[in-house]
Amino acid sequence: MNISALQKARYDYIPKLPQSLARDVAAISLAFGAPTQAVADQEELREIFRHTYGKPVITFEKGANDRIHRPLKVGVILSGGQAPGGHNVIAGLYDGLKKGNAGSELYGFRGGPSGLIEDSYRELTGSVIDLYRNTGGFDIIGSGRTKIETPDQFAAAFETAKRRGLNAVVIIGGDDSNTNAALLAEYFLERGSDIQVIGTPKTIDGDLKNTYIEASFGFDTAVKTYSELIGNIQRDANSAKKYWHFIKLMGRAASHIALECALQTQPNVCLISEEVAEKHWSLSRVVDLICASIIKRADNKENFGVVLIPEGVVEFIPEMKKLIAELNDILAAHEKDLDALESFSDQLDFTAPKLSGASGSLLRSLPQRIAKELLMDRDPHGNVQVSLIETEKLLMDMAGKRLADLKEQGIYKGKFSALGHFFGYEGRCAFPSNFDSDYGYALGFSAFVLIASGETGYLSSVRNLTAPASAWIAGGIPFTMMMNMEQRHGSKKPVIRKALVDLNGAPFKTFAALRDGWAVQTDFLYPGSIQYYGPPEVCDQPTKTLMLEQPPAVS
Ligand code: FBP
Repeated sequence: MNISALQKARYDYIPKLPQSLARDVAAISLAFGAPTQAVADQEELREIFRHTYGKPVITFEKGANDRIHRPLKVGVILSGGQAPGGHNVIAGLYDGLKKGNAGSELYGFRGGPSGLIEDSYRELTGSVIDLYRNTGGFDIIGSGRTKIETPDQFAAAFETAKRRGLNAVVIIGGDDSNTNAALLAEYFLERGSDIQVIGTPKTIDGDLKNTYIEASFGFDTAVKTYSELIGNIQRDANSAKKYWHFIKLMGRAASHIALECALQTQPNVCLISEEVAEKHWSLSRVVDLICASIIKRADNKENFGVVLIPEGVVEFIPEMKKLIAELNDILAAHEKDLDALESFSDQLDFTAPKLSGASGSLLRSLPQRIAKELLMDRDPHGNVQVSLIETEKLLMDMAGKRLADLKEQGIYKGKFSALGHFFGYEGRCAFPSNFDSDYGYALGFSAFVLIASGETGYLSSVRNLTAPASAWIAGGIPFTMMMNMEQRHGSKKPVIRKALVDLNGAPFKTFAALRDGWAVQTDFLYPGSIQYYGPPEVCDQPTKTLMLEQPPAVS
């Protein structure tokens, strides 16, 4: 096989493990905390998760574990969007299984949860695993967004697990996929089965976190990749001094990616969707804010700059949010009618009268390509596919029009030439940073310890992430502890609560204290590319978000 020099070198990288996992596996025992509560809606959740509700937090410590050497058969699924470090979760799981018992087997279900439903799998042997160690991507088995949600799908998943003689299923996914994992764990127990389900926190979006889950794997590498690109663009902008770059960044509803990239690169403007929602900023107010920086910089003869836009911001602008919510209902109720209409103008004529007056006018006033994008199919979880909505172009167009008006009034004297970019897929399959290589591997290894010790209904967890890896704290967090009830597809459903940017948190406050200066001056930072080899302060630094949220203990 033809491989790059870096790929070859990364095969040999040995992920750093927390001390609690680096010892002989027979000496890794489980310490149990007190029973836990869900973040809200405790009574409803207790009813739904009769067998798995309220389990204690688990921490691994030194002590005898007499179950660890059992031979096990485990199935693993990669679910949802790709995130760097996924292959290492599988490698950590595999290595743990083999340390436990050389006869243990690992099966990878292909293409996401549908692989379990359809019994499509490959055996993951040592020679397969070795080709994917410390590499990006989910191509070892592929991923997918199918949800295990109907009774038939649950029954089919159960049949596959029994047919393959599995002791456990590991789901590597985000909040939605781990909600599914929680339901599957409960489903198996409800049917008297001892097949276990363990999740691991994956997503570049960084929105699967809480007191016990400090970060999802993949965020570190993705934000560093985007920050490198943003820094490069900033340097280009500062060299040519002729373009405003509008850069949309992935992250779905949450703005963690945009916020971290802003902290790493210091752009002129960075929108934070959560702030837009909190302050009820209209589309016009958002455009004003961008234009304010453009005008001030033009006064300093700096007709260039960078604007960062979280991809989900359209869903947070109140009038757009209302429009999208109304469209979601119409699309759900009239999916077939809409599919039968070929032209966009027919679809618009069909949809607009079903909207409220304000939403109908807004839809018709939007540039055609944006209106078209808003009418596109939702993902299997009912989410608008925000990565496909060209918000950067919408804001560029609107800013251009506003500046032209202001020029006529003599308020703006600059020259506005803008370019749009979207960074998303570029970062999801990058070679995982050392942090994500280590973290992913530790999560996989922890999943093995939880399984071998007979646990189910847990998310594998590794904490204390701003300390050196040897001091990380590994264990498991009960799924139900992270859950609440939310309105989904017209009814209340149990879900793992998504973590949006906390406007009272240190990362946002740090950004807010600095941004007025960045809006006017050219204070760009150029982080450069991820380094895999070299001094730890260059290669092993966690994100600024993590450092601000979990400041390292001063020794
Ligand atoms: P997950 O939530 O599944 O981790 O996906 C993250 C993400 O990259 C989002 O940032 C983005 O909106 C979405 O996936 C894009 O989805 P797709 O890969 O289906 O185009």
